Amino acid sequence: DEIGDAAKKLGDASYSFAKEVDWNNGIFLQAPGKFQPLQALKAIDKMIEMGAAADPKLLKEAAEAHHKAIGSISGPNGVTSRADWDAVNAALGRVVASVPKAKVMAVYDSVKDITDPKVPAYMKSLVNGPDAEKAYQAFLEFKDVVAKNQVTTASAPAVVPSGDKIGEAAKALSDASYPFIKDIDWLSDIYLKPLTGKTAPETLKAIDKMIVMGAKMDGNLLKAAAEAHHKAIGSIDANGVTSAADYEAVNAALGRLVASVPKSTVMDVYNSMAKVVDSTVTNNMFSKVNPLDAMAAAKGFYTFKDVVEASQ
Ligand code: DGD
Ligand code: CLA
Ligand code: CLA
Ligand code: PID
Ligand code: PID
Ligand code: PID
Ligand code: PID
Ligand code: PID
Repeated sequence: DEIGDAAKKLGDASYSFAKEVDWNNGIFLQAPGKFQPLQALKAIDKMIEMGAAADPKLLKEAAEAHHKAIGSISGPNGVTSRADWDAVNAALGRVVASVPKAKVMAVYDSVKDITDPKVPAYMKSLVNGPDAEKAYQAFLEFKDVVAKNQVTTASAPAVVPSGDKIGEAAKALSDASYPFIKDIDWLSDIYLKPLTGKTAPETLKAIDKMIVMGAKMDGNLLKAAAEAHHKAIGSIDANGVTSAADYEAVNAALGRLVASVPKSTVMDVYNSMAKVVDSTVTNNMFSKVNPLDAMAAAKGFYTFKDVVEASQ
């Protein structure tokens, strides 16, 4: 397709730049400016809306392209192969083309709002400047091809299941865990802290398992889960806590999503995360909430998971 051909040209002009970026740099975990969680949540909400509007099949293919790209990483900077670099760009270009332009620009504008204007120049200072300019020039040509192939209306909203066992179980889970949810400091910057003693390649392995799970999920249920998160963000209070009803809808949506993939795919995520998150993290989280609320929530979760497993 045209976007695939354009991605090859983009690769010709941007792979030198890609090789110069230190993808293992811990700086990419930091907020791109002042830490403003509620503003950042707005930007993430725009990404969720864009994801929910995208063609689920193209999202799946983009996730698969990333998984493949992780498999061809080489060298100290963590760069993927030339072919996989092109394939990722092509896949993301197609995702962008599957949503109306305004949804893409809403992401750009909201991310701009939380990005210190000095950040792009600083990023450029870490690589060979002319290679960055060449890459950007090619991106501008690429985006014209994407725009030419872009839809003008979003894909249809998801079909949300109702009256199912997981939906019922989500009510019990949510009643049992909402007090715990209210204890959590959702606006803390602790969630952006590096995992001590873990390197980027080690962490990326666990993320790869999530990408694999995402690629296997039912596209309609993934879209429904994204829509439920968007709605939940719309009902948060000053502490970032969503309403009880929206929290329940998120749990139901995620339970159905988990049930749409094999158990071993879910356990691969759990086991790989357990390797990079040590008990000091979980103990620290536990120390910040009411222990009785956390126990009740955990009990609710372990009951819920049996219902999910039964429909898996
Ligand atoms: C950049 C953008 C990259 C900066 C990286 C910041 C993004 C951080 C994202 C953090 C998200 C947090 C949530 C993630 C999840 C966390 C979970 C815990 O370097 C601009 C200005 C605005 C920059 C900020 C906006 C960036 C938007 C990026 C898209 C968002 C993606 C979302 C990522 C999230 C994760 C995804 C899963 O646009 O951008 C560089 C540009 O900066 C440079 O400015 C441009 C001007 O916009 C343009 O008008 C023009 O002036 C250009 O061009 C210069 O500079 C000139 C000529 O006109 C060209 O023809 C050409 O010759 C060129 O020069 C060659 O040099
Ligand atoms: Mg990504 C984008 C890393 C998985 C879907 N992703 C980005 C970039 C960053 C990144 C490079 C955001 C920061 C930025 O804009 O820098 N993703 C990244 C990693 C992983 C991952 C490390 C781990 C596996 N992503 C992943 C998965 C999905 C996505 C699984 C779902 C399928 N990701 C996704 C989308 C987008 C990203 C939809 C974006 O739009 C965003 C992005 O790249 O925006 C431009 C700048 C970007 C780069 C350095 C890489 C692109 C290089 C271009 C082609 C040329 C360079 C131009 C110039 C020098 C700088 C960019 C300017 C900008 C205004 C366009
Ligand atoms: Mg998430 C999970 C935040 C958008 C899809 N998501 C998580 C949690 C964290 C979170 C609370 C990971 C950390 C963890 O396990 O803590 N998501 C979060 C935010 C946003 C967001 C802030 C922003 C809008 N998510 C989002 C979107 C999608 C997803 C758009 C795609 C539709 N998310 C998604 C999935 C999963 C998450 C599929 C998970 O599996 C993971 C998760 O919750 O795993 C358990 C612990 C979890 C909580 C504090 C909240 C859940 C409470 C449960 C139901 C009861 C508590 C049990 C116990 C006390 C603690 C957990 C024990 C553990 C062994 C299970
Ligand atoms: C400027 C000035 C003009 C010239 C110009 C110019 C530049 C404009 C630009 C630009 C626009 C622009 C847009 C970009 C948009 C990036 C969007 C990224 C979206 C990320 C998402 C992440 C996610 C997911 C995902 C799917 C999940 C939801 C999420 C489901 C169903 C200034 C040059 C024209 C870069 C969507 C993918 C996993 C949230 O206009 O003179 O330079 O860049 O998890 O969905 O699960
Ligand atoms: C524009 C203007 C509007 C019209 C428009 C428009 C276009 C927007 C577009 C577009 C946005 C867009 C985004 C793209 C982003 C591509 C990002 C590619 C990233 C590739 C990576 C590869 C890799 C790896 C990997 C992980 C490793 C690092 C690597 C570690 C730690 C402008 C059309 C709406 C194409 C990250 C995955 C293996 C490098 O808005 O008017 O057209 O395209 O090895 O991580 O090692
Ligand atoms: C400038 C002027 C214009 C011309 C121009 C210009 C240059 C702009 C530039 C540039 C922008 C730019 C951006 C870059 C962005 C790279 C983003 C990489 C993200 C990598 C990640 C990696 C990771 C992980 C991971 C998970 C870990 C955390 C991490 C945990 C818990 C100035 C040329 C346009 C290079 C996210 C995945 C392993 C961080 O604009 O005139 O030159 O470069 O380790 O999670 O540990
Ligand atoms: C233990 C001991 C036994 C008893 C037991 C026990 C516990 C097991 C447990 C547990 C397993 C478990 C699993 C959990 C799994 C969570 C999975 C989360 C996945 C997240 C994803 C994120 C993403 C996306 C997304 C889609 C994108 C890709 C991504 C596309 C196409 C120990 C109790 C049985 C909690 C997939 C969603 C946006 C990456 O076994 O005696 O306690 O918890 O962006 O894909 O866009
Ligand atoms: C298990 C054992 C195997 C069988 C199995 C199994 C099950 C795994 C499961 C499962 C995993 C799973 C995960 C679920 C996670 C639910 C997470 C809910 C999160 C809700 C949030 C709500 C919110 C917001 C929001 C953003 C705000 C904060 C909030 C800020 C900054 C165990 C079946 C495979 C259900 C985060 C979105 C508005 C709170 O593996 O043998 O069954 O379910 O307001 O952010 O303010």
